Amino acid sequence: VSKEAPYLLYYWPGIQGRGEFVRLAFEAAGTAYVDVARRSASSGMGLPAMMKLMQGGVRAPLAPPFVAAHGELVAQTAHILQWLAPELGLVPKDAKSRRWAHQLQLTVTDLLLEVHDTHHPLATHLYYEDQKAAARKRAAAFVAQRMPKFLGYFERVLAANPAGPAHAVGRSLSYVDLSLFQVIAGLRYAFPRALARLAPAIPHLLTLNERVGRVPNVARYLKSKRRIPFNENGIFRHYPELDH
Ligand SMILES: N[C@@H](CCC(=O)N[C@@H](CS)C(=O)NCC(=O)O)C(=O)O
Repeated sequence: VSKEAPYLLYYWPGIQGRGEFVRLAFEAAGTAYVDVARRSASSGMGLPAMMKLMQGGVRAPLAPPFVAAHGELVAQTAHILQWLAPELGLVPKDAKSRRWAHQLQLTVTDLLLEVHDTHHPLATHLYYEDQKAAARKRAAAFVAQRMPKFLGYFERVLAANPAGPAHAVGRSLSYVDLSLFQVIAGLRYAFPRALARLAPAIPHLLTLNERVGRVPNVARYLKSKRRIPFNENGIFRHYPELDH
């Protein structure tokens, strides 16, 4: 695909967003990848290269993130992770564990859409400022009902892992652990009050978040410039008026 790295990641350059779940997998595995849209357009990369792939052609993706590798272009975050995790060493080998990991990642996908909808309850193409009243209602329901439901579920998943609560799937670090790390990091940024209130009910998730953050490759990444700070253009946005 590229002389520089076997994997080309395409994602919006200014946000962590859904691309972060793929970045974390590459970073944790210590694998070289090119974050194409963050490179310069003058080098043939940048946003124009990403937009071009979305505009058409054989098997074009609808939306980022997508990854080019092994002569294929693949979109959908959970699908990308399921595709690449075996070669990145981020999922157990047996088929049942892999299906379980994918099931959990699809549940993360569902959660991310609901997080997005707290600030964009009416329409994705409208500004937050144009849907603030609806966002307040949506976020109140998210914080009161949906966030405890999803996090309570993932907490039970960790508690029920036969290999112990340090991992979601099996006995070593998987892409699901990385994603749960990112979910907690993001919710802590966006909804610090709500997360603090829930904290006593999710000890395994909070421990996982700390431990994944200390995995050497992940810790190095988090300190690097490659980790884009959370901001109010991403999925996890901190609007104090939504953090009930
Ligand atoms: N289900 C997809 C969602 C992809 C998606 O919504 N991407 C966002 C950025 S995080 C986007 O650019 N959407 C453009 C659009 O929906 O028009 C996934 O999990 O990857």
